[in-house]
Amino acid sequence: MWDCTCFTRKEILRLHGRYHELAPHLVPMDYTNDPDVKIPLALIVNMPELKENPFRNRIVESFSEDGQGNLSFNDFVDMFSVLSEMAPRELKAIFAFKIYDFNVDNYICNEDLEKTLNKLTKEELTPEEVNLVCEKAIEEADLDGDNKLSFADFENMISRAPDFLSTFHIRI
Ligand SMILES: [Ca+2]
Ligand SMILES: [Ca+2]
Repeated sequence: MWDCTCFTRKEILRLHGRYHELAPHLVPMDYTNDPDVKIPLALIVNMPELKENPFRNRIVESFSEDGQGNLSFNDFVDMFSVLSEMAPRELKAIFAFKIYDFNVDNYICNEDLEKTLNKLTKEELTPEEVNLVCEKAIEEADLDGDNKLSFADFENMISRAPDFLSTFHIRI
């Protein structure tokens, strides 16, 4: 769905090895007879690359074409493409926006940002602090003054606070 695979054939094969390892009983090495293979979310989120990521479930869900959190090998490759260090910043920004937009209305409002910040800071801030940081972040990034962040506003925000993208870089 992101159509951005920047991997070489060798890397794709290596990824397939990882995919196979996750569920050897489900994933054949040879796809000619059984192309409809999927691995459930619970196995994917336990990969070392994702295990510590506070957004792991949302990340996997957003790449799951069946919407249930199961990943086909194509979904799996797409996910690693966007998370890889080689992915263009713009692509990561689109992806991060989607992950942070918890109520899926195409805006990041105060409530979305509070949830995001709580996850990013592992709930180390008091609710008052979170509230203050969110209000300030929205105030600073909100270019059109509607008190919520469109994608353009969001890009404005991450140019000031690149930490909002840092959780979407992994090494494979
Ligand atoms: Ca939203
Ligand atoms: Ca706005």
